[in-house]
Amino acid sequence: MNKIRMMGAPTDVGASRRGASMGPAALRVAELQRGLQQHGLEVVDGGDLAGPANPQQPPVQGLRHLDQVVQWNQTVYAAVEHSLRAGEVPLLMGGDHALAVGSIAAVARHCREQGKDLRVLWLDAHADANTSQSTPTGNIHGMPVACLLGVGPAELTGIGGQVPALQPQQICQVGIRSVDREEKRHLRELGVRVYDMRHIDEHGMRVTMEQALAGIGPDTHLHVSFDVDFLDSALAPGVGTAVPGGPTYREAQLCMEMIADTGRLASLDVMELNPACDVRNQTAELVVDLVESLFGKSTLIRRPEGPY
Ligand code: NNH
Ligand code: MN
Ligand code: MN
Ligand code: MN
Repeated sequence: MNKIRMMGAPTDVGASRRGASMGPAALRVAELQRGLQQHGLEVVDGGDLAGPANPQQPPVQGLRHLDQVVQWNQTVYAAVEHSLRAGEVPLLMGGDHALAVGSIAAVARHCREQGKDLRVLWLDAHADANTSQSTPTGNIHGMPVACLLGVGPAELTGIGGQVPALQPQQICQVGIRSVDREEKRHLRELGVRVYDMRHIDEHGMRVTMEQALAGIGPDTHLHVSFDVDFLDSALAPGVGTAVPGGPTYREAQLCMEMIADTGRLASLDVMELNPACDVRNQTAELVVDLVESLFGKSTLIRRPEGPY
């Protein structure tokens, strides 16, 4: 594994509930860097990126804080691109999920230049496929998937220099259980592969992840965009928009371990952690534990054919 570069994007301009701006600090307090280093990984903490403050304004034509979201995304885009060029694994600590536009646009561009096959795994309770028309809130953190697929304000869809930044076959969602009424139709039209909680209930996390990870090969750059509200709300209260009925601790661990087993994880977003909603930083600690698994911590030394 190449050197991992942590970078914080302390903002909540894409959300209506404040507090995700404290996510990077909470992950540091929970010792994300040391947790990963324990497993022999090289990890640097590049500190926090800077951007505009949250003006706490209402949405304008269905979009809240568009200017601020664009500025933050441009900064994230540049930082992720720089890190990838340096041969690193960028680990973006959000911040709200609107910043996945900049992060993934940079990864997509890098993959085009390097001739890599990009696959994005979107772990989330929400589909994040709203537009300014369909959104019930105006919050841009509910729109990054649509923006990456070319539907959204030009300042956001154009960030990677190619519209759309992503093709629908390149993204796959897992854990979805809250989709707004008009967002549903839109998601279907966009053509995103969605493994919702019902799919996980019916087939289990193992089969779901086998399906989600099918076709990943030696040329794949796997990007994981981990919205912490993916996790069951009883387990992970430290998010702004918690939804019950999510993956349990064991299911989430298995999900992360199966991603690690591909050996193709090359960039990561950890988004929407909201310490203002958390209880004694427990969600941050859980996230650190899961991210360790994502980068290959495992209970035992495993043989490909089975346990121990
Ligand atoms: N779908 C809702 C909206 O668009 C909620 C989005 N919130 C998220 N998304 N945390 O992951 O406002
Ligand atoms: Mn640990
Ligand atoms: Mn999200
Ligand atoms: Mn979410």
